[in-house]
Amino acid sequence: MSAINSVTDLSIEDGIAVLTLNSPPVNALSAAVRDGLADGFRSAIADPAVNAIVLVCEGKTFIAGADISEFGKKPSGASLYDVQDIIENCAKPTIAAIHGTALGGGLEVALTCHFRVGVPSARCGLPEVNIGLLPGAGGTQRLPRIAGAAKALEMVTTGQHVPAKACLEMGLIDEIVPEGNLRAGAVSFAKKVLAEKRPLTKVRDSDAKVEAARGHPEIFADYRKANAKKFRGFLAPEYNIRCIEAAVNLPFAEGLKEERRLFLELMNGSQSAAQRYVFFAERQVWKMPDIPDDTPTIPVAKVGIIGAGTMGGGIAMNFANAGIPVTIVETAKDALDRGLSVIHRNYENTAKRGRLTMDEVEKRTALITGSLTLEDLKDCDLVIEAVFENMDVKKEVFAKLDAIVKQGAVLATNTSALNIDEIATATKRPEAVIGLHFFSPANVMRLLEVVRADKTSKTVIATSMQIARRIGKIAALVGVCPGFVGNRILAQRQREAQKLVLEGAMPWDVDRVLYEFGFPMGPFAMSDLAGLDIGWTKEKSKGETLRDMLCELDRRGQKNGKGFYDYDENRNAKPSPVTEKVIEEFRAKRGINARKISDEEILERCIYPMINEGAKILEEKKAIRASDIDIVWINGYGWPVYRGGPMFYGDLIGLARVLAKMREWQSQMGDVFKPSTLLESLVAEGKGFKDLK
Ligand code: T1G
Repeated sequence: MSAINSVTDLSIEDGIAVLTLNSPPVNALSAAVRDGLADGFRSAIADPAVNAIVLVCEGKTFIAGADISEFGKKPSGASLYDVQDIIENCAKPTIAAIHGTALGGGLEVALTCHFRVGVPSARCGLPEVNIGLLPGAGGTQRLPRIAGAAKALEMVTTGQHVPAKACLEMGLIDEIVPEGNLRAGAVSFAKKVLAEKRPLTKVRDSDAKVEAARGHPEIFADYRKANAKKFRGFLAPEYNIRCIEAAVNLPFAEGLKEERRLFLELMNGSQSAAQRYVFFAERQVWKMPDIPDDTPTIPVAKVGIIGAGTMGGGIAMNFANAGIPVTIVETAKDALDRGLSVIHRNYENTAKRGRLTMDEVEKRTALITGSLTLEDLKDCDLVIEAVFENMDVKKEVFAKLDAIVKQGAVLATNTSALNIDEIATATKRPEAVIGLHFFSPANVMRLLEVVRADKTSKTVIATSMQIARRIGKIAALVGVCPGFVGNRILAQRQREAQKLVLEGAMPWDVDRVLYEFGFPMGPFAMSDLAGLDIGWTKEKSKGETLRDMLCELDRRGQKNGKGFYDYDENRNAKPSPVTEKVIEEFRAKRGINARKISDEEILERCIYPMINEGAKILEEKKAIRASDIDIVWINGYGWPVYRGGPMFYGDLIGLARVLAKMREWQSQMGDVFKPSTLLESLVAEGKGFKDLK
C-alpha cells in the first residue's frame, strides 16, 4: 500500500490496483481528494503491473459529492473535469466500488468508470437540486444514457437516493457484491471483467437510451406540467430538466457545454447560495455550545402524552412511527375514543396512499395505548402535556405529573406560547421541565422547537434533542419568551398584514405578494383555512376587529365557504366583494382614508419587522444562532428555502436597508418598529448576521 497523498492510498493485488480514498466525514471531492484521484489513477495507469483499477472509499460512504464548503472559494487542486478525463480515457478497466451513498460529483466520478459495483445497502443519487444546483460534472449527460430520460428526469429533479437493487435494474450498477465485502467483491469483479474480456464502453458513447427519447418532447412537457406546483419558485428543477433535454437532443460534448452553462448560472445565483446555506444550517442547528456532545442522556423507551386532541394524537404518532410505545391519557372516554380513531384514520389514509402497508398500520397503532388515568404514566421516561392552552390547567397537570411520574423522567409541555418557567414552578423538579413545541399537523410538520426553561438541566435538553432526531424532526433549541422564536416572529408579520389592510390594501393583495415571494399561502388565506372563529364567540365579540365583523356575518372561513375569500365547491378562493365592503366600512368607521400601497411596501412591511424581531431574539439569547431562526421559519412556517430564511434574506438585501426602513416607519407609525440594538450595531460595523459568532 503506498500513499498517493494524505487522503488517498494505492495498493496492487494480483494485477488489480485498488485506489482507496479516506477523507472523513463523507469523502467529499475536496482539492485533496481530486488530487489523490488524479495522481492515483495516473500512477495505476502508468504501472505495467496493473491490469484493472478499483476505486473504493473508507469510512461511512463512497464520495458524497463535491465539497460544498469549497463553493464560492478560489479553486485549487486538480479540476473535477480533469480527474474525470483521466478516468474515462483509461485503457484499463475501471470499477467504482460503492457503499453508503454515491451522490452528486461522487456518482459523476463513478459514471466515468467503465463499471460500478455496490453493496446491497448502497444508494446512488444526484441531489444537487436540493442545494439549488444541477449535476455539473456530466451527470445530466451520462445518467440518461444509462437510465433513460424519464428516470434521469426524476432523479435529478427530486434528488432521491436510489437503492442498489433499483440501480442494478436500471443498469447504474453492474453487480451487487456481499455486504461488508465490497473491496474483495470489487477485485473479483475486476478479475471477471479481465477474464471475460468485457468491452470497455464509455457511458458517454452509449446513445441508445437518449436516442429513444429523441422526438418525444412530450416527455418533458408532461413532466413540467405534472410538477409545476411542486417546483413553483425554484430555478434548479427547470434547469435540470433543460439539461436532460440537452442530453436527448444534442451530441454529448454539446450537452456537456449546455450543462456547464446552466450550472454556472445557478451557482452564481442567490437561490443556490440560500439552499447551500440551509444545507449547513440544518447540520449546525443540532450543535449546542453549552451542551457537550458527551452530556449523559435519558434512554426513552416509554412515552406518555396527556390530551388526545389534534396535537396529542399527532405527537403520539411520531413516537409510534419510531417504534416507541406511547400511552395517551384523556379525561373522558369519548374524547379518548375520538382521539384514537383519528389516529387510526390518519394511518389508514396513509396506507390508502400506498405509503404504509396495513401490517405497518397495525404495528404502529398497537404501540399506542389509550388511558383515562395519569397513574398509567408513572414509569414513562418522557411525558408530553398537550392540553388546553391555559396556565392554571397546565400547572395543575404538572403538579399531578410531579407526584406520579418516576424521578429522572422528562416532563415536557407542548405549549406554543405560555411561560414554561412558570409551568415548572408547579413541580419540585423544574430541572426536568422543558418545552417540546410541535407544529400542526404534528405527525407531518418536521419542525420542533425545544424550549429550554431557566432551570432545565443539560441532560434533559440533550435527551430532548436526541429524541427529536429519533422521531425524524429537525429541532431548534430556543429560550422562553412570548411565542418563542417562530410565533414571536409570526406576530410581526400578522400585525403588519392586518394594518396594511386597514391602510388601503386588500387581503388578497397581501396574500398575493407573500405567495409570489414563495410562501405556500398568505396570512388571510391561512386564517380562512384554520377557521376565522377559532377562540371566537358571538357573546364575547365586540366587532372591534375585521375577524369579529366577518364572523358576525357568519363568515367562518373555508369550512363554510366564506371568510376573507369566497370559496367554490372545490374550495378555490376568490376575492370577496362582501369582505371588501366590510373593510371599507371598517375604515370609514375609524376615519381611515385608504391609500394605494405598492407590492414592494407590502413585502417590506411584512418581512422587515420579522428580521428585526429575529435580531431581538438573538440579542436576548433566545436562539443560539441566526441560522437556527431560519431553520425554524423554513421548516415550520413555509418560508421558501431558496430565500434562505428571514435572517439570511436580511443579509442578502442588506441590513442597512432594513434598518433605514424600520427607522422611517418608527418615525411615522411608532415604536412597534423600534430597531433592535443588534441590528443597529451590525449596520454600524458594516456586518451581517452571517458575521455573528
Ligand atoms: N460537502 C461538504 N461537507 C459535506 C458534504 C459535502 N458534499 N456532505 C456532507 N458534509 C458534511 C456535513 O456538513 C456534516 O458536517 C458531515 O459531512 C456529515 O453530514 C459537481 C456540484 C452524505 C447523505 O448534496 O446528503 O456534487 O456537521 O450530518 O446524515 O455535480 O451529508 O459534521 O461538520 O449530513 O450521515 C452533492 C450532501 C454536492 C450530498 C450523509 N452532494 N450530503 O448524511 O451526515 S454538489 C450532496 C448529504 C455536487 C457536482 C455537484 C449527507 C449524506 P458536520 P451529515 P448524514
